[in-house]
Amino acid sequence: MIQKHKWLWTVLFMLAAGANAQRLPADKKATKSTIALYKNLYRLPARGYLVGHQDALAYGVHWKYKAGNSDVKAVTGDYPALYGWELGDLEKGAPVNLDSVPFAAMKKYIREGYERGGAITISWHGNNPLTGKSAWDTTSGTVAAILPGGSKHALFVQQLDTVAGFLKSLKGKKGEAIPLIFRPFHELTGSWFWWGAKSCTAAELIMLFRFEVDYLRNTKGLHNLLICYNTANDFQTQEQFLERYPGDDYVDIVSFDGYQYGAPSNSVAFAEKLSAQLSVVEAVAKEKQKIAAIGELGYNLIPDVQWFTKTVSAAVKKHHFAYLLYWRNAGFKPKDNAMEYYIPYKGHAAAPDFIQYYRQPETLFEKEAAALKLYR
Ligand code: BMA
Repeated sequence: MIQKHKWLWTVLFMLAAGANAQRLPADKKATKSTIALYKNLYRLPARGYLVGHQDALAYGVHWKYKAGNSDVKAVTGDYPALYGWELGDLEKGAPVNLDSVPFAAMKKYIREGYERGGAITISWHGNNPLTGKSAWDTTSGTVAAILPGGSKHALFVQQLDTVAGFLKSLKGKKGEAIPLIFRPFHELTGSWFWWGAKSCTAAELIMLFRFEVDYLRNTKGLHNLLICYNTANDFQTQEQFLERYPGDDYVDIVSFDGYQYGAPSNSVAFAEKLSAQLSVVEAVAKEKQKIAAIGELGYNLIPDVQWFTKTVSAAVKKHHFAYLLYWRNAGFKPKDNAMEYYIPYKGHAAAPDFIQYYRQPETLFEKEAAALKLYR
């Protein structure tokens, strides 16, 4: 078992409780624990950042659906502090999501991570409501078609009802709504989803974003959501980052996704870009009194064995953001005849480096997140 001696930091962090007390989520009716999560994430950068993993409890590179398992835990002895889950295909009424995770199991995993003190974030690669094809079907006109007055608006509302029903069913032991970081229309500056920048205008996307948040909040009465605005890593300036921003009343967290590709020799340039983009998002967060974060991060197969300490840590070290989420350890994907993973499994060449990364004072995994009592 790896020990981390960070208790002093935890005490200092808890003493700081109450600071920034005036900062509240955009939803004026947010539940007490959602407000607490917001405030805790807001002041978290003074202490460090939550390390998250997508689908962490459902499967890893060499296993599937084994109670208590997680690739992060197998390597570090600790769970991630943040769990990412994905709703794609829920809107069709499917029992499993687009990556085959059963929604019934997902519900249990979400509750499990929350009860241990971890944070939960949700994405939705919803299928194209206009064509019925996947989220990656970029047919233009889709967003216009699902806005009020559009030919597929009723269908989209039906889909939102299904999503809202699932989100509403996520409850803790005492029946309380589990606070969720919801990331609508993620990577919205990119060009690969039907809500992407080449498939709709900024005005259309902003209208859709507002419609969805208003609908979930006001019509469906969901007050356990922190809304995460999330771009791709294709911006250099605040203006570019904010081009499709729906407004301060609709957003709690500002974030972007960044992946490294190609050879390890790209690591230096990747770190520079990550750091520069964090500076932009941090400045936006500061100005708007929002929370900065990295919505998704990763280097598939981790071919650079010191990627976590030498690239990620070097890039994020001086920055102030609340969390980052490594993408899923899918393992072998028969459909693509390829491997996909972003966290080293036990025995992987990058595992020792990930342990070093785990030991850094600013990386917060679940034990430390639990000690910070994010929901109080
Ligand atoms: C992608 C890949 C896909 C997956 C999708 C949604 O980046 O991991 O295999 O289907 O995310 O989770």
